[in-house]
Amino acid sequence: MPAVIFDLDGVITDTAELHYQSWRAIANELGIPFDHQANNALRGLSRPQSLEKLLGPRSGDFTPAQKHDLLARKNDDYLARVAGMSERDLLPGVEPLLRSLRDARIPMAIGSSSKNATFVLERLGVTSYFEAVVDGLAAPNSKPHPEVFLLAARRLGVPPAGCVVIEDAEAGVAAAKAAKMRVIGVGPAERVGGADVITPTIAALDTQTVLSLFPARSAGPNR
Ligand code: B16
Ligand code: MG
Repeated sequence: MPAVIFDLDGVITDTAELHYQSWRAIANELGIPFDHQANNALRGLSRPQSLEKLLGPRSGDFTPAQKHDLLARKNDDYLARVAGMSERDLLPGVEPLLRSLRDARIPMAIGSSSKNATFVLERLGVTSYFEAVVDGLAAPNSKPHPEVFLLAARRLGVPPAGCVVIEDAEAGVAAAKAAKMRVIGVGPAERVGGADVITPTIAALDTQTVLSLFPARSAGPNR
């Protein structure tokens, strides 16, 4: 039985914008220029990796304790924003896709770099669709490392070749490819050009396209 592994931030919901607001507050405080383009480069990366990218050449000016403080404040700000989320923050088309895959009895998992994935899913009210939630706590080697997706496949009991990943990040597409899975990239080709199929939005993606990426079942002797 094949399976679908969803990325969370940027696929199920637009937390990328909330991450942006929280990082921008830190960047403003430090006098570092930060715009949406810079934020897009952080998609799929862990919180510490994101901070390093944001600090760039100034990384060496900060002690580990100062970085720890910046990360904690960024996350406090982000969590306050997530607390205000609800089902209304599901991206258009997500719930119909989840429902239709569930009706087709396709097992589904979340594969996210975020350590806040469980909280975000609860706010969105979609936890029950997923048989496994693999987040940044369960898989410390964050994307582009394939660990998060390989662990999700193992928890679903499906081999990697039977999994289709839906991702919005360059690092996430690379992680899925490294896991030897098929990938649907959500967003512009400059960001997700490495995917097998690209869709501008989840709303524009139909269930048939997802199913078409599953490996064809070979006709065995008894069929
Ligand atoms: P947190 P995903 C990723 O989630 C986000 O894309 C990325 O921007 C964020 O830095 C990362 O999670 C860590 O999130 O600070 O909540 O632990 O896209 O892999 O679902
Ligand atoms: Mg993402």
